[in-house]
Amino acid sequence: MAELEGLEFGKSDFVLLDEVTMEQFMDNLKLRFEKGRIYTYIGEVVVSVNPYREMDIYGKDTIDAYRGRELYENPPHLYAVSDAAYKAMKRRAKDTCIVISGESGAGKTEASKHIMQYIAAITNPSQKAEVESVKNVLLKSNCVLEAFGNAKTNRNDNSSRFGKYMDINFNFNGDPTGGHINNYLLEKSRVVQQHEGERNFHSFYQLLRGGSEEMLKSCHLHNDPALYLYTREGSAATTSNNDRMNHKAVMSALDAIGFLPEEIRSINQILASILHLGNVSFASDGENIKILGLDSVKHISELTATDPDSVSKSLLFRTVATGGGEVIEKGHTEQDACFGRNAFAKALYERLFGWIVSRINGIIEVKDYNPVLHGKNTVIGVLDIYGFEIFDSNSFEQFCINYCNEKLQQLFIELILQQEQDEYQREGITWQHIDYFNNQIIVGLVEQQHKGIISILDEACLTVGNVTDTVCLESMNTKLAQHPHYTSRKFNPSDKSMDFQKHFRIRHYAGDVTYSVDGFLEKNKDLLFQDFKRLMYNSTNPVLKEMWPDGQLSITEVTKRPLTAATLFKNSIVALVDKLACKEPYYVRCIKPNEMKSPVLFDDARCEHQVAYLGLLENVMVRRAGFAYRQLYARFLQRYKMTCEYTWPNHLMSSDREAVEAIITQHGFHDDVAYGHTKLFVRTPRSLFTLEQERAALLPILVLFLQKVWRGAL
Ligand code: AOV
Ligand code: MG
Repeated sequence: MAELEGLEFGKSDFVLLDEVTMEQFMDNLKLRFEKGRIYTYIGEVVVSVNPYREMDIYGKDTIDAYRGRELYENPPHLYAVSDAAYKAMKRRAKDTCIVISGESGAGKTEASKHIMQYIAAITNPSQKAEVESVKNVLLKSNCVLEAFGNAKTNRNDNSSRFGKYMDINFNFNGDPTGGHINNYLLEKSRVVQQHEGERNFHSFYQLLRGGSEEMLKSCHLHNDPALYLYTREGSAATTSNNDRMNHKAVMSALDAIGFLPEEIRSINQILASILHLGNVSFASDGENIKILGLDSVKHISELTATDPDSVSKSLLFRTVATGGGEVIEKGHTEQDACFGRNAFAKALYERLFGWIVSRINGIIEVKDYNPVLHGKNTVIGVLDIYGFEIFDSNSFEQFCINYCNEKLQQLFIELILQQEQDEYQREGITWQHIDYFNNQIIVGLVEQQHKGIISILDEACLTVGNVTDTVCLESMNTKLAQHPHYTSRKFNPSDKSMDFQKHFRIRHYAGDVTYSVDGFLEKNKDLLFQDFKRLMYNSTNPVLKEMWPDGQLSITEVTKRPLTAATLFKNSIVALVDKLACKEPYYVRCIKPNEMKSPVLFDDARCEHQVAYLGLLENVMVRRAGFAYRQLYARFLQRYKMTCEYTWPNHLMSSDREAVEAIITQHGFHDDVAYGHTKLFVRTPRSLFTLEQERAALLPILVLFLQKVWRGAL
């Protein structure tokens, strides 16, 4: 437990509170925030409060102070958990992961960058070129992915609109040899529409405001975002992002990562095509529709290296297969055409993003790794995902994002609160059970087969005929009427804030969110006419062609029932949770101190709400009553038997457990441990640290001893 700061800074580990009450917890959190101590531990969990100001705590000196040290040797810091995760990976060949959670704007992305920087700084002391290059790509990829995957929202000027899980691979030396990025559901609806005061993805503004005159000219663009429908809403939004400077940084990062000049050119051309696409509109003469903005169409065809007539055609018509197997062209209505155009713009962006991620992965993936030669390939995973969101109007995207946060909270509960208590019970350790809210019931509400919201949505999407959002809502209302975390105004007529034809509410672990079903089915179906896919596949630009392999399918070959967006997302999050669950987890729990982005304001009610729903108080209770370290008797004995005269070199006791008791007694740690059926439980890491130090001091003597034995001198 960290105790190295003066008392004026409060308790550096919540476990040290005199009493575990919400009042004491909040007093301590507030005091530390006001004193500029933004990190506090709960054992190995770091609680972090967003300081909303530059802090002088990430420099080289700080990194040096934390390198290789134990958690309790320094004041709480992200670097200490990063080091703990790194040490576990290196010393014990354990795969570890650092899970960063908290609501939108709480500081997750900034934390993930600090963690990456720390890991980069402490590895590869011999400066091997190939390792440096991997580190460089890993660090530079942040800047690129933020440009394409982040945007200003009303909660956060640099909000992650995708989930990111990055695995860093290490060799037996503990140096990074590669990595892999998994990205989760990009909020692509933002490409065509943004809420008032919000922006499209940063990449568009960076291109327009930062692109050279020559480049903009070649893309037929002007530098004013207000000229393009897709960037108009955000053109006046004030943000702390400097688009011009960031454009330079992103271009040079792409270059440093290894993107070829023609690839970088293609990226800019695709962004430009999307902007031009937004300016295409349609007019109807009652029977047929025509395109308004033929210049835009010309630019799109030039920038995507496709035939202009084919571009126009795919905007106006769609190819359909009739029941008899005949293939015909069907003219769009104006509404269909607008829908098709927007779906195309969203898909272009989504595929561009996916392609950038896979291109980075191709560069950093571990190649030629031979476990026999190089030892076990271990991994540290860093998870930075979009935080829990409540806006004035919440749609399908918030539904997915909030479901994802429920899943991560469930994992935290399982790993930190449940498993811990289960183990004490299994091992027969005396234990006062600590109650906590288990959000499994909400996870079930969303994902349960046949009965959950996703299943009901999918069923509506697959039903032939005109099933509308409202009809789907009716079905949810009927099927979920009894669920304690689901509310419909129909069943709660006094609630005037909800229109019962449009809204439903979920009581999430982090608060009530009212969702508008408008657009749910369309977003879940995520339909894109095959004509656009074929158009892109036929591009003479190899980069574009590569992004659209499914464009080679003819209309009769296309699967009629692809998985829906919600189901694909659910599957990816379930896979993510499985991936995390098999690693040793380290947690960073981020708290947003206020809604004003103020460095001095600590909004008591908002903070207390977060502490409550994150389950931090329960975390302290479990931790306080619990044990920091546990080990099977045989393994404990193996490691520390040299520190005790009764166990070295072999013990004569009747069991390993008795031998371990001898070690503990000799060191006077009796009050700090409990003896389980198969394992020893140690309450504070300090005892273990003492044993480790003693062992380290004895090792050279042991080596001498063994050498003598081998030489036959003994
Ligand atoms: P998030 O990742 O948790 O939100 P960010 O990491 O983007 O939140 O943090 C939001 C903003 O808070 C940043 O842009 C910084 O201005 C500030 N900030 C956060 N952490 C620090 C820090 N350690 N030092 C200084 N400023 C900080 V979201 O992605 O919206 O869920 O979806
Ligand atoms: Mg973020």
